[in-house]
Amino acid sequence: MGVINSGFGGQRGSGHPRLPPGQTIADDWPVLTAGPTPDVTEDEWTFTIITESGAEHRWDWNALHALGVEDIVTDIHCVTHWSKLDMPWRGVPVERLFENVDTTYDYVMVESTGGYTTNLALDDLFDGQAWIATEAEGEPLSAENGGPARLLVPHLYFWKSAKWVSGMRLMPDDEPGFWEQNGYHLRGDPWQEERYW
Ligand SMILES: Nc1nc2c(c(=O)[nH]1)N[C@H]1C(S)=C(S)[C@@H](COP(=O)(O)O)O[C@H]1N2
Ligand SMILES: [Mo]
Repeated sequence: MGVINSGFGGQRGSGHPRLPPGQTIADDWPVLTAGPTPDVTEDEWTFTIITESGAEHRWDWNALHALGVEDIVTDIHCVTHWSKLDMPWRGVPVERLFENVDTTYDYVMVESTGGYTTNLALDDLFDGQAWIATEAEGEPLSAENGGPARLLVPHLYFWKSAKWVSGMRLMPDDEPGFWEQNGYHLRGDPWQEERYW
């Protein structure tokens, strides 16, 4: 019909409108962990938010679920260039854990069993942007993928989605976590290719 295909919408760039620059679609789900996989059971799992006053807000497995779980379908993007599109997840929105948390601070250090940390702005955690995830692809999260619970912040590179998440400590300023101290970007927006700094 005389359609001229000038490459618009074609393979130029990433080739998929939801694939950020420099990313490739992965069919499997690669496991990326710095160090050993900790063994955390649902029974012993807790999540603690610590504020500047020293107040500690703590949830166990049942208390987390009592906040209400949501089903999410989202894309994830690893800084090592793989992305997975349309992944089904289940988790509790992070803003629900902050409902009774009193703070004037704007950042958190996310902490995991095993010592992994990553920094995030509260602006990147609220309003349906982040979850404490307990299931992916219709199954409870495997230990390798961060089970029983991990952070899910899909609009940022996947290193921000801390596996075996155990808590958040409020911070007045943005301070680098584990990978950020080793050269990864403080924020990590895949659409801006904020990989390293
Ligand atoms: N606790 C912890 N969380 C972590 C990591 C880690 O090493 N330890 N690796 C991060 C990185 S670099 C990536 S890409 C993703 C990988 O998650 P996956 O193994 O489920 O694919 O987890 C992130 N969360
Ligand atoms: Mo990563």
